[in-house]
Amino acid sequence: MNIRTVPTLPIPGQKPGTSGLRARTRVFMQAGYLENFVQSIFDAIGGVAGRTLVLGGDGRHFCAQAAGIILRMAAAGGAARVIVGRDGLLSTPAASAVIRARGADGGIILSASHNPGGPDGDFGVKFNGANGGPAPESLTARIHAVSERIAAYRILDAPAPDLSRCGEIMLGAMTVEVIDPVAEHAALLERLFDFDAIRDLFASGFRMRFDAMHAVTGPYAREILVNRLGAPEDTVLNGAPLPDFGGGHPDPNPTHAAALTALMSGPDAPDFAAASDGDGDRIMILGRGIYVTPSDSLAVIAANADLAPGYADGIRGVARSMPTSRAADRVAQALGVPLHETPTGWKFFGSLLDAGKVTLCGEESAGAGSDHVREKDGLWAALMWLNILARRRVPVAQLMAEHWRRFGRDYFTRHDYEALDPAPARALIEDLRAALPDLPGRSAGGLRIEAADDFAYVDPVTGERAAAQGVRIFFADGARATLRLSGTGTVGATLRIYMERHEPDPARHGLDPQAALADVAAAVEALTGLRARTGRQGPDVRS
Ligand code: VG1
Ligand code: CO
Repeated sequence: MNIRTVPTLPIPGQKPGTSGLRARTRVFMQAGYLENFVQSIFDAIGGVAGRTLVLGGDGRHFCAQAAGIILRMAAAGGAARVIVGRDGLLSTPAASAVIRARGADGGIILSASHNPGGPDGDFGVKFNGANGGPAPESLTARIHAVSERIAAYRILDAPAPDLSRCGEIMLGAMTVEVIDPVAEHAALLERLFDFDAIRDLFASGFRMRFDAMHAVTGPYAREILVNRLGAPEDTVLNGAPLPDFGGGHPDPNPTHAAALTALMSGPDAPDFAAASDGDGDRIMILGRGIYVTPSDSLAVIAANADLAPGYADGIRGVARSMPTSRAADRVAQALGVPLHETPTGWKFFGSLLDAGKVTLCGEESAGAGSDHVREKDGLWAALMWLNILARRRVPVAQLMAEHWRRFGRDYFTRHDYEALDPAPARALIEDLRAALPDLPGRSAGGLRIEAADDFAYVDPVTGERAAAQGVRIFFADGARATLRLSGTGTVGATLRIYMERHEPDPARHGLDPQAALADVAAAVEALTGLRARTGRQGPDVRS
């Protein structure tokens, strides 16, 4: 078969952000855009000749076409084998599991994760390495550098293979192996958790809702919760993956999963609910009448992980992204294990997991996971919660109250200002950075500032450095505010403001987090002039 070498010109802006390259779907569909980036990945990793790759995506618009193009490019590059999920589907954690289980050299995941999909939404491409984890910064920088001087890409002149049936297909000299997207991941999760105990829990009448938000997790949730754990059919909501996610925004937070959140605070609330994002690596956890912040979820998982068979010998350590609340730190301390604080994005956890320094990782954006894969894993977290509830047999609200009584409550909220004009948003952060040396000792909104810095990280395993990862302001009473710009958006700039305060007094554990942190928000306003500078009266999303 014919391999075509197609001349091309560099396309500006092919710089991976927090999690892969994201752009409007229509941009990705422009001639050469995807091809340039994929060729840049192949070149940056030293070519794909003789290699085995994994390929899959969250099923959003353009995924199927993109999979065909990537397969033809891999064949042109001389890849030996590409393992691809049926219909091109693989959740992000499942892709990680398959890369590891099959000893593949890496994988490409087609997703813009929590960003909306469809022709008017977003598309994205991530590259994961042989450990199953997101490319570290050193590699994404190399991919970007190649994209800036690319002159040609190579593609096989052949029709894209049919991915609708499992089995092996030859594409030129390359084998395309179409696999069940769920099987490997489900088998891995079944080894980690007490499925008998969870089956008993469902058999006892325990009710759950899992909102797949018409994204990739529907088939996973159905197979695991309904088929293997005996949950009733109506457990899985919005379970059919749709190319535009049914017009929804597959970001599981109280704003975008409003219907589920409302259900859980109403009279017909089931015992437990979870909602996942586009590519299945995030999960929102809800109990009857209670939203569990992702930061608290990580802490609860750390405190109770030994109830799950896969973690019965205890955990080696915990890592959390810097803006995630310090609730997990208190658990790590009580367990006598190390706590690592990393920049935002799962790529910073990989080296710690590979080196065996940590077992559990989590982020305030609803990602949690463990060393079973090298991605955050929504179904893993839901099953961990189910395993804990199956063993503890108490309502989620009671579990949280008991946790807070023991460790104190870390009130937490994140305020997002989306699609801001980029220049003033950057200026707001820059001005705050410039003011950092003068902040300690000053008061803002009635709170005294004790310390302030711009978070920098040195990876303890690889020695790689990451600077300017978020401005942190520490207040005298232990409260903290963090400000950073998002690295996953495609329109304008998104400003994220993370606020938290530890409350040891159980008599004060029932407050509304927005009220408990109102003075921290006022201090941020006083320090930044946020409203005037953004022209906004309040955040688009509170989570
Ligand atoms: C966001 C979250 C971060 C997460 C990243 C990818 O990044 O804050 O915690 O790892 O999305 O998640 P940012 O730069 O926009 O704040 V996913 O599930 O969208 O791949
Ligand atoms: Co995601």
